[in-house]
Amino acid sequence: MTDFFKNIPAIKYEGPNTDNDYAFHHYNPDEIVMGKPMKDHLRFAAAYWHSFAWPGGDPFGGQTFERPWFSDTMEAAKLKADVAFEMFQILNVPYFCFHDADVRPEGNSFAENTKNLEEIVDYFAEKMDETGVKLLWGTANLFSHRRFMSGAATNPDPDVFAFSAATIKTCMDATMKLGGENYVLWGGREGYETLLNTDMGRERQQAGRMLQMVVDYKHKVGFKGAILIEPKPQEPTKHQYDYDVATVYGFLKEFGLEGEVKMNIEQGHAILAGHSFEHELAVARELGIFGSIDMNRNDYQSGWDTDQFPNNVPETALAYYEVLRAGGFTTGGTNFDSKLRRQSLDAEDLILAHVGGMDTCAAGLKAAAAMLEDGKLEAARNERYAGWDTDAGKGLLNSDLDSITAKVLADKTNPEPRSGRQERLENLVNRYL
Ligand code: XUL
Ligand code: CO
Repeated sequence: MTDFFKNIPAIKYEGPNTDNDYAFHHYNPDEIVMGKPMKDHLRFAAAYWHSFAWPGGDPFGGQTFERPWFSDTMEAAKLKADVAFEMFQILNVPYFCFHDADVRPEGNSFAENTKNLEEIVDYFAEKMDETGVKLLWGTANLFSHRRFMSGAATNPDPDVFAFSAATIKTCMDATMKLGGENYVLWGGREGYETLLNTDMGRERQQAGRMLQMVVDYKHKVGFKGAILIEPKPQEPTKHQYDYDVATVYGFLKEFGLEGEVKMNIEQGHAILAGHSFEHELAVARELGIFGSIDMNRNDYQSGWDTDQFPNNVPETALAYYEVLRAGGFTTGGTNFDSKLRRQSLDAEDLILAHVGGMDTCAAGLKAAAAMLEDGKLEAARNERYAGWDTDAGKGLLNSDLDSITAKVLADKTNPEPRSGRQERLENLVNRYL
């Protein structure tokens, strides 16, 4: 045991009336919701990078956090892993997620990076064995190091494409070795700042080809998990190629990958794209590409990806409503891609942030399940579209403009507008919260 979380107890469910900050008020892992335990619906994962690698910087100042593992040595990387697995156990999260650069020291070459990653992967394997914590997904950090400043797959320099491809391979190998259930690609710096120096056509082809190579490699090595893309608009480059779910779907179609790749959808990225989280989830569900979620909350005024821990139950309720309507998670889960505020210096802040996030998700899930089980919302929606279930409605979509016009004339069709009943439905939703 390290002494980082000293005096912080393991968090247990005590129910909504407890006064204990170190207890779950809503997350009761074994409670049955719609036929299965809450823990199997939510499939919580903690993100290694924000919780253990992020130093607390913002555009006006650097590090605020002081952590005993903040140095680029293997010894420090192992201490970081010790503390991380202690946190996973305190919180009783079943999963974690990692980026290569956040778990291993940076080497002086690709070979050294790989050796360092392999060493830490072996260390993770032991810790996972000891604790039973599993890997939800792994990914490659192809954006922090300066070599990636002009992108990874979309870089004008083919050597950077090659370095990136090789790094992705090692991260897929690491994910597979650790039994990871998904492999994630966040677009990172795949985008452009100015058209003046950018060949957009080439860059899109490069990105498409890289993704095809990832899918080919998955099949070659027999990785059973899902490949997930995480859309994000306008950050860090001004124009990102993976703006939102609909944009990525068009990209997947162009490269013949729509049956191979699913979405990892982040709340904060949805907000930056001018959407709501539930909109993005619903689009993915309708297109058959829903995979997993990165759970956080974005500040609505900042214009930046603020990655705050979720604490808004009405929002998480609408999000899990869409997750449940999609049939729930299969390989995916709820990864807290959330970071502390930079003034939240203490070890207890890290624990309490997750406790609040997990409770917020659990309360949202319960409200979503109640909405779905009651069926009033779905009944209202079905009623609104009921005309399309009649023979005349069904026939319309198989008809043509001439026949439809003849029928409109013959029937003297003159539609009477009907209320969309938005406020009534909003009132209904509030009754479940
Ligand atoms: C970037 C972001 C990443 C991804 C994983 O904004 O959200 O943390 O979730 O690479
Ligand atoms: Co983000």
